[in-house]
Amino acid sequence: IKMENDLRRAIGASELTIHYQPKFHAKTNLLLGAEALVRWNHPTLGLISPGKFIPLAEETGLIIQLEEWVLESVCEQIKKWEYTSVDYGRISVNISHIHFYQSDLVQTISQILSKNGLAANCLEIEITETMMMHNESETNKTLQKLREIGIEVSMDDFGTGYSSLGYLHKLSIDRLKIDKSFIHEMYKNEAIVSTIIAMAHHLQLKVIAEGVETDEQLNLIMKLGCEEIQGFYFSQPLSSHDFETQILKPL
Ligand code: G
Ligand code: G
Ligand code: MN
Ligand code: NA
Repeated sequence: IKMENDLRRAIGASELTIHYQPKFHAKTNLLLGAEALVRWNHPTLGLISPGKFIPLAEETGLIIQLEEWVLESVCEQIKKWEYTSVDYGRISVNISHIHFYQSDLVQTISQILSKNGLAANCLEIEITETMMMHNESETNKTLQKLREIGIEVSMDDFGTGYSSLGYLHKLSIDRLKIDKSFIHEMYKNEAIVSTIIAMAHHLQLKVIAEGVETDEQLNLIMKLGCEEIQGFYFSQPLSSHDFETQILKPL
């Protein structure tokens, strides 16, 4: 209960911050955008990882407020970058299944975009593979609406869930995000990763590799035809200030 109250207070206070991990096009080194990752700097406990507080937020329902705060903050940040920086690409936000199913996500996002005078092509939503398995038709309705207004949808942690390949082509998504566990043991998983990439391309989906850390991983993933890359090899998640000074180019 204490942590729940702490989290309730932290949302919207300056205790939560957002870090941005850039994504690149491997062949050209062009910046594709970044993933927004929330951080909690607790006044007495220090930095708490999202791995701990996201589950708490989900259990308590605070996840909706939390992610609405993330969406608001990301859009305000993008608006600033519009004035100061050369193309920052698309910023992706992770959306919990609780949020996805228990609120009108499309309306929330549309309102935040228009409040900030932003076009939807600056945003991407990441949702996990496992959550998409439920309520296929309800899920698709929301996905389609998001994509109709111009938001891209990526399936996060791909390969770790229990996906039956049969439903993949029915889901209205833009991209598969290969889970970092496959990339970290590429030498063991080459056949699987190669198959995921080929399948994505056959289904006209884009594909991104996350968790790329080494030259070997980068070279192999590029050889297998994956062009979008995210990982410590290029950059850790950065504060908005560091993202701006290290990654973005001034206008
Ligand atoms: O880099 P990092 O340790 O921050 O991320 C840990 C996990 O927290 C990742 O799986 C990431 O998807 C998740 N995460 C970070 N921010 C959010 C968020 O705003 N919403 C949800 N649902 N998950 C998030
Ligand atoms: O689960 P999700 O894909 O949303 O979260 C991304 C998580 O992956 C974040 O915790 C981020 O810090 C982490 N991450 C990103 N790149 C790398 C990497 O190269 N190596 C490792 N170990 N983790 C990474
Ligand atoms: Mn993610
Ligand atoms: Na992932």
